[in-house]
Amino acid sequence: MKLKIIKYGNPILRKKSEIIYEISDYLRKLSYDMLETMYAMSGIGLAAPQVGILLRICVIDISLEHKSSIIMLNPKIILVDNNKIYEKEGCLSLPGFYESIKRFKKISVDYIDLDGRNKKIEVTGLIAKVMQHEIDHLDAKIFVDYLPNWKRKIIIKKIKRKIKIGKW
Ligand code: QAP
Ligand code: CO
Repeated sequence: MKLKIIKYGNPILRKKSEIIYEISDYLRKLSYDMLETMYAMSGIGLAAPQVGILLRICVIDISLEHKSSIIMLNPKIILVDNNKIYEKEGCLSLPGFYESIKRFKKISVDYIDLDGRNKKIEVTGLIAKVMQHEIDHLDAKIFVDYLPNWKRKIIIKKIKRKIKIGKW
């Protein structure tokens, strides 16, 4: 089932998501619905708060063929390499806006999969960027928060205009 994506400005995106203590059919269904929603919107990453659910789940698939999905429960960045990358990123909650953001180039992430198993993966490049972006959503952080004030203000102005004309 395709879910509705919440856009920037909705206060839900500014609430922290809660830790998952038990996996259930509800969480399995939610995870697959999030993947379906992400694919339908041509996204490469989606976090549960973006569909209005304040739980620590994110789904990622940077493959073009929709064949490399990763579902992460309670993801946590445990190690970073101090090298940074500065590249454009977008967000399904901010359609049409893309900005360069500084992120760690290489990270190690701990999470739980849908079978309840603890996983640890080391990632670099685009997938590492997407993971940092999605984990930020779980902590109520949005990529525009990293921009200089003047740049963020321009984006907010554009969004206010879009809201006014009913296009947000
Ligand atoms: C996060 O974002 C990400 O504006 C995932 O019109 C993306 O999947 C982190 C999307 C890139 C790092 C680099 C955005 C789709 C998808 C849009 C997305 C749009 C349609 C964003
Ligand atoms: Co996002």
